[in-house]
Amino acid sequence: MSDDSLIREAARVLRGSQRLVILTGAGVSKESGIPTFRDALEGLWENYDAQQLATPDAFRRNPRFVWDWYQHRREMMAEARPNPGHEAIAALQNHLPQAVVVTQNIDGLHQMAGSQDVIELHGSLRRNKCFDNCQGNPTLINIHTLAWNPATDDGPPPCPHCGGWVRPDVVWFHETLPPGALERAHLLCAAADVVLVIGTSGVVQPAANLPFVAARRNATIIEVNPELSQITAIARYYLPGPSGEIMPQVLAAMTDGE
Ligand code: BV8
Repeated sequence: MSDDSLIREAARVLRGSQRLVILTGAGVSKESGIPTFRDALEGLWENYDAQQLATPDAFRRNPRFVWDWYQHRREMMAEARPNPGHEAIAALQNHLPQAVVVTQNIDGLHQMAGSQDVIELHGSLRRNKCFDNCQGNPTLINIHTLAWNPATDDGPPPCPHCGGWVRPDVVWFHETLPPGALERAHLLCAAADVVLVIGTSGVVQPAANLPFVAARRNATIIEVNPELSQITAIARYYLPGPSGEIMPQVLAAMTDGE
C-alpha cells in the first residue's frame, strides 16, 4: 500500500473509531527539540545511560548530580513548544472527543498543544515532590517558594515539611507508576477499538504492554514511527515517518470533504 493510501486508510479507521486511545512516547517530542531516551545523552551526562540516572538509587547516591540532570532537561523543556504532531493530536481529539492521550512523556507538551484528556504514565517534570512523600503520596512542593540557592546550597532543595530532599515528580525505573494513571490507561486500552501508537520504541514497561492489551481484544493498532519498534509487529497500519509530518497528513485525510 502506498504511503498516501496508508494515510487515507488509517484516517478512515480513526474517523470510524468509537473508543480511541492515543499512546505516545519520546519520539512525539523529538521535533520540539527534546532528545529521546534512545538519543545519546549530552554534556556532563554523556557517559551515563538514562536508565542509570532515572532511578531512586542514583538519586540517593548522588542527589545533586541527578537533580542537576533534571534541571538541565527542564531548561531544554522550557524552550520547547508543541510541534505539528502534538497539534494534530490535539485537533484529532477535538474531532473524536472520546479519544484519550496516554503519554510516557514528562514534558507537558500535549497539554500545551490543547489536548484535554492526557494520562501521564511517568509523571511530569513540571512538578516536584518530597522524596519521602512526608505528607502523603505525592507531597508536591513548589520550589520557587523555597529559600534554596542552587549556586550556594550543595544538595537538591530541602522539603519545607521534613527537611528531606525534593525530587522531580516523575516515575523512575524500579518505581511503580501512579496507580490511578496505569489502571485507567489499562481499562481504556482493554475497551479500545483503535489504538494509535506514536513515537515509542515499545521497550519500557508496563507502558509498552498497553497496545498488546488492546490487540488481544481485537483492537486495530496504528503506529507512527520513522523506525520499526517493539509494537510494529502488531500494527495493522505502520505509517513510516516523523509524527510532525505524518500526523497533520492523517488529520487532513480525516477531515477531507467535511
Ligand atoms: C515498574 C520518567 C514495577 C523518568 C521513564 C517487564 C519487563 C522488563 C522490564 C521491566 C518490566 N517491568 C518493569 C521493568 C523494569 C523497567 C523497564 O521497563 N525497563 C526496560 C528498560 C526494560 N520498568 C520500570 O521500572 C517501570 N516501573 O514497572 O514498576 C516495578 C517496581 C520495582 C521493580 C520492578 C518493577 C517504570 C518505568 C518508567 C521509567 N521512567 N520516564 C525520566 O524521563 O527521566 S521512562 C522513559 O523512557 C521516558 O518516559 C521515555 O518515554 C521512555 C523511553 O521510551 P520511549 O518513550 O519509547 O522513548 P525511546 O527513546 O525509547 O523511543 C523513542 C521512539 O521515538 C523511537 O522508536 C524512535 O524511532 C521514535 N522517534 C524518533 N523520532 C521520531 C520518532 N517518532 C515519531 N516522530 C519522530 N520525529
